[in-house]
Amino acid sequence: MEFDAIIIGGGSMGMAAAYHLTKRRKRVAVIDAFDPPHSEGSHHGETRLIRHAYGEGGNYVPLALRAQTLWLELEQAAGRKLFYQTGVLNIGTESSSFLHNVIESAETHQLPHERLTASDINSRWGGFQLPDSLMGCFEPNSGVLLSEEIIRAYRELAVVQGAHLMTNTRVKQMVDQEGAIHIIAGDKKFTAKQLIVTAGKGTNAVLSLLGTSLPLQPVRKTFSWFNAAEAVYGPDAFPAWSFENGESTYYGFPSIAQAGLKIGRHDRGVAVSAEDKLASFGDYPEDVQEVTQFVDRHMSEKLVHKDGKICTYTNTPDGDFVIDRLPGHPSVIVACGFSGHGFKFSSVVGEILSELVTEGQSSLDISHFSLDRFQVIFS
Ligand code: PYC
Repeated sequence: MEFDAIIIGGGSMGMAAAYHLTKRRKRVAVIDAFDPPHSEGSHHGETRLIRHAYGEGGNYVPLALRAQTLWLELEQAAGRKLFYQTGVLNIGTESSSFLHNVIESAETHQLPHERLTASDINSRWGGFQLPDSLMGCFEPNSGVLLSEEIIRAYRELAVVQGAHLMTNTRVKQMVDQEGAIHIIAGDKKFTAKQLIVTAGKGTNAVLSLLGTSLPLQPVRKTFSWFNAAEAVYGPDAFPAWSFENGESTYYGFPSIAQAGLKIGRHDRGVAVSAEDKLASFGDYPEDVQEVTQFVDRHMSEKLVHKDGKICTYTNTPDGDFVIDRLPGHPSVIVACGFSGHGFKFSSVVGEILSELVTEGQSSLDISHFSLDRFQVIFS
């Protein structure tokens, strides 16, 4: 079977790329080791944040804004709700570089935002009890994405537009020869002009078939839900948020569809290898303890832990993404290393990948995600 592009990994980035490429009438195959949406990668657990003012650096803002536009377009195309405009409150200390970046990027890009003291925050959203040492920046236009529902929507639309989807299928062999990629996956042979690798923590296993690898570190992460009163913690009463106080970094969501208040720790986690079967939620006592301590300290109500799940971040050494052609393999594009903050961008990453395939370049500046930056690390 011959395609314009084969996508290995049909999670958030891969399925979005399949949608954008098939919308451009390209012949596309998507190969996934599981059956997306699934819980083996980084997209499950119902929700993800979308922040526009960006603590990780202002150069993400144009991508976040384009991503937001594409999310609203996807809602229209799919005919269902995929985004809650709850706003996002970024919480930090006076010296928090994350919060400084949020404020600076909001000012530079003229994003609506409000700077708030801890006491402003506690009186506006009664569910918080923040100490005076903290402060915040609220951006009202951002909010919460329904991550699994989004993958479902992209999958359905991509298939309707002609994508050839192979689930529960592993790639066994890959040859890059004379401008074409030849792949054996399951018991079938595929050929394509270009290959997109969006395999998350499985990226290096795929790239090993081409004899190469990237500096990626999968990390086991957890997130939890707490029983929470809708009137205090529902999406009409409580924002999505990020938190950095110099000791730890957390993020959280209002109780969407009465699922409970969702909270996860963004820093730390257990480094794992991509092939490891991850320890289940609760196997480490700190899975429940840390987040419960955080809730007891920073939420005004006594909340009871309801459920928890594990997922994986695939971290780069600097926390920035990789979106680039693979050195020595100009027909191979990699998008990986989303380092726990990528989901919100998957709509625009899908668009970027489709532009790279069809036009050879992206209309957005992606130089920050180039693989060149790692040469220093390897030399
Ligand atoms: O980037 O906003 C984020 C995020 C949410 C959960 C983990 N990271």
